[in-house]
Amino acid sequence: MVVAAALALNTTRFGRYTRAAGSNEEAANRVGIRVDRHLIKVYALSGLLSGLAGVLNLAHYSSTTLTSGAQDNLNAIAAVVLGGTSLFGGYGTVVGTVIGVFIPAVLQSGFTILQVQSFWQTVAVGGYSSWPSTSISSDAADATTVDPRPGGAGPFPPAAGRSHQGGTPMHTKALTVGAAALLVLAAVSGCSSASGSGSGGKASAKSITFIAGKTGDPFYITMKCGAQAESGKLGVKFSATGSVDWSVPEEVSSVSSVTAYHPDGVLIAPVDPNSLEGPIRTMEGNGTKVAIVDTTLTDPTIGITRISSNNVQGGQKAADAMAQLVGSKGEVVVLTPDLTTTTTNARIQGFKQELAAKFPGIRIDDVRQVGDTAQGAASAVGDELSAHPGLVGIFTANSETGEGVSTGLKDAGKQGRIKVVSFDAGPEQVSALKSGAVDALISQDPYGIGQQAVDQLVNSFDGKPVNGSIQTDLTIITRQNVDSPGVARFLYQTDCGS
Ligand code: T6T
Repeated sequence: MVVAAALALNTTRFGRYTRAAGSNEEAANRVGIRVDRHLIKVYALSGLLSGLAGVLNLAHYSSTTLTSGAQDNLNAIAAVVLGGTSLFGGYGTVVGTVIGVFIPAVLQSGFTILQVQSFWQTVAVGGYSSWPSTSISSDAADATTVDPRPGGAGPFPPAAGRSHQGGTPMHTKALTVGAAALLVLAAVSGCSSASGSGSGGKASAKSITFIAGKTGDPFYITMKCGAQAESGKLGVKFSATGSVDWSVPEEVSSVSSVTAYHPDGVLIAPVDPNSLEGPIRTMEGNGTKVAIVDTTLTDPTIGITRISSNNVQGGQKAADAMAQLVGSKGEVVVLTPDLTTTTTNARIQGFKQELAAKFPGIRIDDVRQVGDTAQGAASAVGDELSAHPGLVGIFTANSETGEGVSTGLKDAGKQGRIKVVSFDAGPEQVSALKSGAVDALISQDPYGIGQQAVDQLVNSFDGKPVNGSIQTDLTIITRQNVDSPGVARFLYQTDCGS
């Protein structure tokens, strides 16, 4: 594919026209290129290749979600720019783009192997990718586009005000030096980033890594805090990584990097029940003990233990709360990130079962996938209100969907009039509960999940019995009990200091 694309760009009329149109549209028009028509072909080709990438992605990971690849456009643009394509058009190479794809990926894997905390990984990779002087493009800074006319080879100047900024091969050196410097920095900080260094106990030389489903999610931050505190107590080295988004490719890549540095134990929340099985098996084959936390895998033989909330029961509690709020009758909808995540699916199953068994007066109009973003949920609320004017309640299956509902109802002027029951208790959800935008939260105990996973891993290091399946507590939080001391441990944190 790379060879074909490089040949097309460099040796065909189509390639020359593309560069000419990108470099100086007016000049290209004047030499007879029908730029509008040509751009339609370029965009059609881009669409075709994106479709092909989607098919390959699906074939590779055997599953996908509504928002899968939502960030891929940004990654693609970053790779193209890092690879030397001028943002002003007229210059770019396919090989440069391929290199541009690998730079952030290699840095990310290097940081994970060096056990740099995920926050600093994001800062470093993002900072490096947006460091303009590192772009390979500067090598081509003096380039002018070839004359696209038949037989023409002379210079074809970029449009006024769109010239490539000056640069020399020095910038390519800066690229390499920058990447090397970051890795050295990472090595140094990585040595100090693991916490809870051993000070006694049989497990003192052991190490545990947490792979979160989504690193910025308060649920997983709280789980990390529990695991970190327990590791410190038991004298185990602890580190954490994971993906920024709820993404199969990102998590597969984290698992591979973690497998490479071979920790004694890992606790992981698999974002997909099937696609992660192969990589996690490989990690186990490499000698790492694995605790599956929160979400789960289809193959029950993977992992020494599975620890999560009783999500079916959580869905039932949500149905009971909803019935009480709406007087056991009316139309409701369910918003969920996707239909592949095991936890949210179990919650929906419990919600449906309970309504069918105990509250036949409540009808579920829709179970809608909105992606794991608050924006997705907010815009879905407007659609659902228009489609179902008789709506009396909304159940959201996790944090992001819950956060979006408050915004959606506010935008529609229906806040407080439609009853909302949400899973989870991140800080924004708790504020929405206190302000009356949400009526009840079904909260989990992520801190306890983290603690118990570390306990089971350490038991297995020490040859002690391991509990293969643990269900942690859930509680229902309302405006009446939100400030009571018994509920405090069910409120999620955004950092381990709070
Ligand atoms: O609800 C939690 C978690 O249990 C679920 O698997 C994914 O979403 C959350 O992280 C909340 O955003």
